[in-house]
Amino acid sequence: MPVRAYIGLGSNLDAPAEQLRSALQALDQIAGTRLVATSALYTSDSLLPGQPRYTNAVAALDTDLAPLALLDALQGIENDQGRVRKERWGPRTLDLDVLLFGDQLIDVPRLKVPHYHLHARPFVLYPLAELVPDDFHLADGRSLAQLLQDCPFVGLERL
Ligand code: A4P
Ligand code: MG
Repeated sequence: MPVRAYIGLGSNLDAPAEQLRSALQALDQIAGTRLVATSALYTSDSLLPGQPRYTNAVAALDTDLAPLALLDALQGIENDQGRVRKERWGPRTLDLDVLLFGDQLIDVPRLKVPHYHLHARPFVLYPLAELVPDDFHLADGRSLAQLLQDCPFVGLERL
């Protein structure tokens, strides 16, 4: 049985909206994986001052891959789209984060799921909310409705 995974996409370099559109196509091409739904694109200022504005979106995938195999595929797509890892948190052509992987809790060095900043980031929560039912709960029991209430729709522009 495939697992439903949610992927956060972000870009703030080299035509971000185009980066996200080609990344969405690439996600659908991953072996054993199908792109099920995509949110709208949202723009917001970078969390770090002095960086270009970000464009973000969330994608829902059904995948037969194991979590680390999916992470490998995501990092391959980041590299294909010219991401250069200079510094953590630096500007990037493409960032792909595993937000959720079915109802699994994962805590190994390469992969923490649910993603550790999920709860605090409007540019993740609001696009995610477009793709899940109203009563959606994370694997750790938190309801998305509560997370949204605690994370106001501030500074986000829905394209
Ligand atoms: N890793 C662990 N868990 C995961 C996961 N759930 N998904 C490991 C993906 N990777 C995960 O990631 C570093 C390591 O985290 C990986 O090697 C993987 O094994 P990275 O993508 O190389 O580094 P990063 O993206 O620079 O770090 P991080 O913490 O993911 O940065 P963030 O949190 O993504 O912050 N402002 C706006 N408006 N929009 C943004 O998207 N993004 C950032 C970057 C800052 N400000 C932003 C945005
Ligand atoms: Mg990342």
